[in-house]
Order: sequence, then C-alpha cells, then structure tokens
Amino acid sequence: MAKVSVTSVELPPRPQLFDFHGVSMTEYFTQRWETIQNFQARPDDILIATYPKAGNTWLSYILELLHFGQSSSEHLTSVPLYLRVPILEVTIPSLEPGTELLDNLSTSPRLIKTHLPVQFIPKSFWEQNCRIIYMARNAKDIVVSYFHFERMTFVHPEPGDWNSYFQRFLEGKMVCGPWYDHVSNWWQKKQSYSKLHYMFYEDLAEDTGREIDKLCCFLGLSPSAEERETILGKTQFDNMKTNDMVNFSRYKGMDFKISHFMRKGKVGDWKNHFTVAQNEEFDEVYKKKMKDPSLQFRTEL
Ligand code: PPS
Repeated sequence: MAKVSVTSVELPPRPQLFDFHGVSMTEYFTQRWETIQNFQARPDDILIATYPKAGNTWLSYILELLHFGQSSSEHLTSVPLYLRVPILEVTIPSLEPGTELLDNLSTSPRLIKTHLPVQFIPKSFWEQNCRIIYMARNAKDIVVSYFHFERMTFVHPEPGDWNSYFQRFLEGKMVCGPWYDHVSNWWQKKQSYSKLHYMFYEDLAEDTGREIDKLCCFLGLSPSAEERETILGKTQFDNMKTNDMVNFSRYKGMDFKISHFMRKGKVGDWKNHFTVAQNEEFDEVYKKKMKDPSLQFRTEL
C-alpha cells in the first residue's frame, strides 16, 4: 500500500483492527504492551480516562489549568497538550511513545490520558491508589465524532462510509472495543474503587462551572473565583478550537482539510447524521446491551 503524505510528512499506511484479549485494537495501542502494563504509576498521578471522542482533551485542559494554570503559563503556550498530558498506551508515528513521554514528564502531579478499557489499566495505578477521573459521553454523539475523527487521522483504521461505520459501532468493532462495555465496566469499577470520579460530557456541556467545582472537590483544589473564571473562558469550545496548543493542529497525523479535531463540541449532533431507521436500530441494540438502570445518558440537553 502506498504511503500517505500529509503536509510533507511521510506516514505509514493506516493500521488494521485486530482482536486483542477480546477487544478491537490496533498496533498503535498495543505495541510495547509489556512496557505499558509495567508502567510505574506514582501516588499523586491523575489518570484521565475516556472512551475515544468523549471529551478527554477538554477535561485534560481543564485539569491542567486547575493544577498549573498559575505557575507555568510559558509551558502552556509553547508545548502542545498531547505532550503535556501524554496518552499512556499510544505509540504513533513521529511522536515519542506515551510511556516515555510520561517517564520524562517533570510536572507534579502527572496528568495521564488514557482510552483503555478498565481491565487494561496497568496494575500500579490501583496499587498506588491513584485518583482517576472517567468521563463518559452518550453513544450517539460518540459514533458521529469517532467517524469524522477516523476520516481525518491517519493513525486510525480507514472508517469507510457512514452506514458501514454505524454498523461496525453497533458490533463494537472500534479501536478500544465496544462503547457499551467501556462505559459500563468503568461504572462498575466505581462501585469498588473510591478514588474514581465518574462524570459525563453532557453535564460538563450543560454547566461547566458546576462540574469544575465537583472536580475540585474530588481533587482537593480550591481555585480563586478569578482563576475559575479564567479556566471557564479558556476551555470554551471556540477558544480551544483556535488554541494551537490544544487543537492538535501541531500533530501531523491529522488532515484538517477533511475535518477538525475540535469539530463541533455539541450534544445532539447525532441528529444531523442518523436516519430514522438508524436511530430505531440503535435504540434496539442499546436496550439489549445497556442493562444497568443506574447508568443513564442524555442524548440531548
Ligand atoms: S480523542 O481523540 O479520543 O482524544 O478525542 P476527545 O478529546 O476525547 O474528544 C473529542 C471531542 O470532544 C470535543 N471537545 C469539546 N466539546 C465541547 N467543549 C470543548 N471545550 C471541547 N473540547 C473538545 C471535540 O470537539 C470532539 O467532539 P466532536 O463532537 O467531534 O466535536
């Protein structure tokens, strides 16, 4: 297969999905698996976990501003977020592996991004009793966001057309596996692991200040009213979209001519993509797969 060239950077062909311990993955998530599994977490590490496209970047930026907004503004304006909050499991072209970035990270606490299902989290995070924040987003908006993302990023499998992608999502054949299992298994973990704060993208969109207050309570932080206002401003979608340090425009594995990383940032965009028949099919599958009545999602605000 011919190599693809994005803004003069040579990239390898798109990766293939394969079954990895029962979860669909690609080599970019599973290379160096032993190193990932042996990763040494520190007690003050904060793990920011989400299914892909659930708003990890938004949450990471909020957490970074909460922790370092006052102290390291130069860092914030000169180093892209994906280097300041590395993705634990990822080894992708033209970027140091996540575990190496983390080993060399000088911040304290370290903010660590992951999309791994809960059963793949390295055991040191549990042993060190690290604080973990999990954010979930409704499945309908996830599949739309994921589709546009896979169209524009060459480090994910080719998405194909919308109809076949939609079917593949229902079957759970996506990088990081079925959305249903991801959100449900993390939800289940919350029942036994007290240092897990489980939150929802829709709540963050509805009232960002309220959700930041909850995060501060969980993390034992007390920003001043002024700091809180600054964070609210900086993390608004439009401001993040034009901020080159957080919008992924510095990463050459994405083609912004196809779609943007900061694409729409809305609850309910699925309505612009789903047909009536697709919506009915989706709801049917959803009912069968999501059995726990205590885990509820909103698909519109
Ligand atoms: S990734 O690639 O899996 O790490 O993506 P992730 O960051 O988890 O999710 C990307 C989606 O989050 C949206 N986003 C936001 N929405 C609202 N407000 C803010 N500030 C914000 N920042 C990121 C982003 O636009 C992606 O969603 P879609 O629906 O595609 O726009």
